[in-house]
Amino acid sequence: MKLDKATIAALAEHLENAELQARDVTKITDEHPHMDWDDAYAIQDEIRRRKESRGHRIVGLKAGLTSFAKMKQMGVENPVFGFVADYMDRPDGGDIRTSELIHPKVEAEICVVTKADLSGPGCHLGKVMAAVDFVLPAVEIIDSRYRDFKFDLKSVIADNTSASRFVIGGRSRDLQDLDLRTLGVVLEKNGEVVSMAAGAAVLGHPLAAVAMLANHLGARGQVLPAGSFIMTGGVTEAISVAAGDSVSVRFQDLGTVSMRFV
Ligand code: OOG
Ligand code: MG
Repeated sequence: MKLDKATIAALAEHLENAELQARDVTKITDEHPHMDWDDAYAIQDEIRRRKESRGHRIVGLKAGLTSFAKMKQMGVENPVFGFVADYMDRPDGGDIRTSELIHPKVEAEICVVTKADLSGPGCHLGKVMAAVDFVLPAVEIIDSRYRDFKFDLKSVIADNTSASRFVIGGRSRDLQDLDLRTLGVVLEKNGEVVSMAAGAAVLGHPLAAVAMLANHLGARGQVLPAGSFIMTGGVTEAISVAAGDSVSVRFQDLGTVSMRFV
């Protein structure tokens, strides 16, 4: 750790205020170029603690920058991990208010709920497969608090990996009935196909992102508990949206997830 406790608390407040007030800020590594990975996750943890202390629940964990398309889009080379909270949840087919957001983008994500604890180091695809309860589709609405989505990995980790809203689709499936590598995803905006991919776009297999998450938590002395909802990361690049747009994502075998931006 390179930053002291007071600086971590101040940066968490700064980034969380930017989220809650929907205003952008410059990336924090501009002023703290020496901050390290532990500092970045400590700031994210402090944002989490702030939300929990106000009565919010953490309802899921997310991996981000897990697909080649996303890494290329954002100019980074490693996945990142964050959380989603109860107030970020929006219903399938519902409206998403853009006045609460800075510059939202949508991502199509294959998600799972687990039925057994996963721990690292040494977590791998086979252990994840044994621990998956069911698979379900979701759309994540990311909204980096950084101006023009310009950030580096440490800044985006501190900013809870741009987490903002999420919409879970209503159809779950057993893992045994799916091949997550070849599962096709088609993202439509205003009725036009704007992006598509298959599950293998995420680290070769979306569940590899869950193994990485378990190993990441294991390195910090934490387990990934049974019953966790986990988002494995956008399969395609993220697509910008504005008020007036409607988005539908068609997931092979998992149904469609839709929302309208108002
Ligand atoms: C970081 C979050 C990325 C994903 O699914 O790749 C992410 C960002 O691109 O702002 O959630
Ligand atoms: Mg995402």
